[in-house]
Amino acid sequence: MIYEGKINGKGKKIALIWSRFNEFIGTKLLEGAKDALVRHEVDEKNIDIYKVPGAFEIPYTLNLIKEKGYDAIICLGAVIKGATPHFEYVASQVSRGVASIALTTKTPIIFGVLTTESIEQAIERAGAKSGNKGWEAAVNALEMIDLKAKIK
Ligand code: INI
Repeated sequence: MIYEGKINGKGKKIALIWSRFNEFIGTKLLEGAKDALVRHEVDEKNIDIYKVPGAFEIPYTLNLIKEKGYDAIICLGAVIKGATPHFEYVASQVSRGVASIALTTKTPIIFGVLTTESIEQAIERAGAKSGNKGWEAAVNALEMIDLKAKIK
């Protein structure tokens, strides 16, 4: 027996937690995620967006909404290496925080937060030559919703 999720958003309710820091990149991720959801038949009315100041605030918000009845929650943001060590703290906090909260709920949680060495790398992953991580995150969310339904 092989368990594998199909990608169909009909009737699904999705939350996006979106970090405003590095907004230029983040906006591309948000657009990509919304586009992927709508193209896979999620009704726009069933997409809730929670805007937070930076990626550090994503785990806190995720913890607040994880049992609100969403079919999946997608975390979107961009942590880009700068001249200070702040990057390391934010990147490790957001990835560790999201990973640990994801294991405390049966709601599928998707990590669509870029952690890159440079702005160029971030641009590549936000709609340029390496695709759009927001789009990918949305498709992954729909796949995980269906996989979860099959495991029940
Ligand atoms: N937040 C980000 O989302 N990306 C970053 O690259 C970033 N850097 O490098 O500083 C960042 N910092 C802000 C942080 O997420 C919090 O919002 C802030 O520290 C207030 O808690």
